[in-house]
Amino acid sequence: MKLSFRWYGEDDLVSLSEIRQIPGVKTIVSACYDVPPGQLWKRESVAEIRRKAEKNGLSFEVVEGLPVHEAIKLGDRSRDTYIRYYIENLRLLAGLGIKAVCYNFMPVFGWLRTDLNYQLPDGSHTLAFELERLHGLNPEKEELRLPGWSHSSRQDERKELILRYQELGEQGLRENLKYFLKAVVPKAEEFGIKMAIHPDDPPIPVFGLPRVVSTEEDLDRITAMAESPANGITLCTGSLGSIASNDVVRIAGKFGAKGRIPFVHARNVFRVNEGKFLETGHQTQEGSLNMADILYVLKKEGFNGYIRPDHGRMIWGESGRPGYGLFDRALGAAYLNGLWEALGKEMYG
Ligand SMILES: [Mn+2]
Repeated sequence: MKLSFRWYGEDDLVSLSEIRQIPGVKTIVSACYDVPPGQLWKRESVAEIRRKAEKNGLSFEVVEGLPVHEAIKLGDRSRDTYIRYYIENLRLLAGLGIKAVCYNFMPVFGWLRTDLNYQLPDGSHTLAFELERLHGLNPEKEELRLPGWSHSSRQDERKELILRYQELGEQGLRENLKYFLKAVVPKAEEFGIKMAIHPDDPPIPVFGLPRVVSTEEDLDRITAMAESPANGITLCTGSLGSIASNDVVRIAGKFGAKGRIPFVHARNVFRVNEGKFLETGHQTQEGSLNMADILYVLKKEGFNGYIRPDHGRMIWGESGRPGYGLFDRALGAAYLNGLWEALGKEMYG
């Protein structure tokens, strides 16, 4: 297990010098966040992230994320061009020491919450989702400011995009994912990069948009679309675990055994009911997921990939990028270290 920590670059309120002081963190997870989806990344920009990391005693081995252009997801005629750019970016990243690339295949937006500042009983603040609160909202309206939403698209463009995805449907989106993987995975394998698809977040259909990375069955289909160790998943425990029908321990064991988990996002989530969940501290007792069991099966299946604490709460008066403060994620890292160390000494039973 290689413990990593996400860094958003110079705009991040958390500095690399702070990250290096978190016990056990050896590498950062980052990306060229200023490049629009589908464009070629600049060698110098990637090399600069790596240089800054190394100056702080850290390496840079995981990219999160390398976005997939909507043309690929929609299966437009221009998709082959964007796939070519995607492969060029992978080649560039491999040359600069990147070993794993996290990406997603969610239409229109990257993730969705209805509350970014939900107060937990202990006074900390967290991200929350309540499906009911989306009812009656119109995603085409500009006034709907959802986190994770691409604000760059104009209202009419967004409306068209949503309609096109609704017409495409699940089967169409799945076919387009397969087309993408068939082209990209052999190249990733050749370059020595593990692709790691991130589950839908949340794994619940919203606004009639198709979802194809939500369940264990979805992951079965995806990993079979290209039979290669380079066609892997990001085991995001919180995303998968926000619906009770996903057994995250089982999923970790199954895909861990197949060597298809190059990257883990570890966090806990408390399921209030089927349509509502709260993000919590990482510990098992805080939420609905048994984090010790998840790490236990990963260890058992020989997991040697990257893991990072995922979102944290805002605690001790910290404010900043929702889910990405320093304090609670550092506590998460310390907790993961503790679980892993105990497993190494076979104290977990
Ligand atoms: Mn995640």
